[in-house]
Amino acid sequence: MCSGVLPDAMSAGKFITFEGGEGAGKSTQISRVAEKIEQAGISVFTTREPGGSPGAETIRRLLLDPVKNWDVPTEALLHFAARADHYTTRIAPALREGKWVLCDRFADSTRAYQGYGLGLNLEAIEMLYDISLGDFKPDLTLIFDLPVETGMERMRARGDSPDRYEQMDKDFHGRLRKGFLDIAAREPDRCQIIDALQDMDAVTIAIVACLSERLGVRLSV
Ligand code: Z5A
Repeated sequence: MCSGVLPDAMSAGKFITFEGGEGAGKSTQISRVAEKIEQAGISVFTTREPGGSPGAETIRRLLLDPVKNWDVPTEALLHFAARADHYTTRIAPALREGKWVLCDRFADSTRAYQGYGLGLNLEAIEMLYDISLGDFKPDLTLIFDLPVETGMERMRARGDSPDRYEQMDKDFHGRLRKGFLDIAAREPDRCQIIDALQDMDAVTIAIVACLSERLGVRLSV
């Protein structure tokens, strides 16, 4: 099934998603890479999920509430409702303007968290994807991979109060890691695994090399 949502949105810019488990370093690298892409003369729009548009940010507050316990199908519906609004009002317009959109999490997070992590049927998730986004998909997905303990340690060191997902146990985070690696193995043309255990500069260099190889852009390191 395909809803045929805004097929022309794919025509101009590039849509790059950053995915991975907790504390993988996505946000850190998005700001570094955005700066380098801008320096190359390309206009960039950085955004995140859940959220990224006023409507989706409202839904984000519901989703990350540490005391609310959504059932898993409802949670997946909320993620896709937020994503549909984010796509329509922010991502698609930016792509039409020729911008490179760097998005901190996207649909692979629903596959990993609600699917692999919380047990929702992966086919059901693909149906929601079709309804919300049709044929639209990222030009490139960077999957930040690191051992679960390291990610959890980084989050503990940051000292913020944990959201609903950060409160989950080690087994849950292990299933997430497997989920992201399965996704990368299934779609190698779209996905690149990034070794997130390296120091920050080494991770940036790996991303710059990947953007050069896969999207043909030359960035200074
Ligand atoms: N979620 C979902 O369930 N389903 C969905 O469909 C979507 C999301 C879209 C959103 O959380 C939550 O929603 C998320 C999944 C769920 N679960 N959680 N939690 P969020 O938006 O609040 O946060 P996040 O996306 O999970 O980001 P994060 O894990 O908090 O961090 P990060 O962006 O990957 O990493 P960071 O902030 O750049 O770095 C974390 C710390 O590590 C920080 O102190 C850095 O200084 C440090 N760091 C970064 N890189 C390194 C290196 N290379 N070495 C050492 N230390 C480093």
